[in-house]
Amino acid sequence: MNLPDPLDRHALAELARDVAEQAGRLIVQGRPDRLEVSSKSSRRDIVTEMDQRAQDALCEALAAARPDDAILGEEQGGRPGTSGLTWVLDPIDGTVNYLYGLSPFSVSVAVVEGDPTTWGRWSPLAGAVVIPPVGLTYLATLGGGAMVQDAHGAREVRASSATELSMALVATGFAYGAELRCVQTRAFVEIIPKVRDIRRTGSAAADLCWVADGRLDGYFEAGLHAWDVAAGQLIATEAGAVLHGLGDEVPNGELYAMSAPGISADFAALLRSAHRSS
Ligand code: LIP
Repeated sequence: MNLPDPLDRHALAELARDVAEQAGRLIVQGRPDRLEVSSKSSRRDIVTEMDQRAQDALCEALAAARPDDAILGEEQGGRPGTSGLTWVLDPIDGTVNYLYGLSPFSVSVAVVEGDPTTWGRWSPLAGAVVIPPVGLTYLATLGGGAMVQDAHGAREVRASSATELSMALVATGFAYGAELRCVQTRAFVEIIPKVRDIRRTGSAAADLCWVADGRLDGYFEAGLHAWDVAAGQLIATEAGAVLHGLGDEVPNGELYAMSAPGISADFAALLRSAHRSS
């Protein structure tokens, strides 16, 4: 497989941005007065008609532009490919926020090499996250840095210069399933006294972009999938943030974390301790 060169990766990031912004407009402007909702793994794990409509629009646009690439989305409608590249989509990350009219919710689009269905066997090459409620679009290419675009223009983003864990503002999230949520709560109790404060925004993609932008010093969560993080992961690591899992393990569904470089060693040690004892 011939991987896209830096110039192509830049074109892939622009394609990710363009289709994500198109889907962002659709979920805001196309939202019906009466939003149809159905449940997936549990009554709390929902999908709205707009999740599916947005993913269908993303798939149609990407299939037209990159017909040989595979597509893996959170909702129904992925497709196999022959190029060795896969587009990994979360059409609405933060679906419950979207349902309740809360912020943030995001559209996350990344193109990865490898197998995005198995943690540790994929890596992102280009990606974009659009956060419609705040009018921000983040994008990055592997080796090409990360940036944010808004109504005022575009600027490079860099992770925060935090060095003291006790003064770090970190974000987390909770799984839909009650059993994993109990494990997360026990870990939360050990973590919260040892950081400045914790935020629970409801969108992993937004959390990762805000680590990239220095609006958060760290983020951790369990129970995630590649579609929640693939684009935000590239944006945050290209902004200088450090990706880590539990101990020496690769980030995965057991624990996924991202932090400013100055706190990453202490944050990783705290997460290891809190999750080992939880
Ligand atoms: C959401 C994640 C969030 C997590 C939520 C949910 P979804 O993704 O982005 O971090 O805490 O439970 O999984 O389901 O809205 O695409």
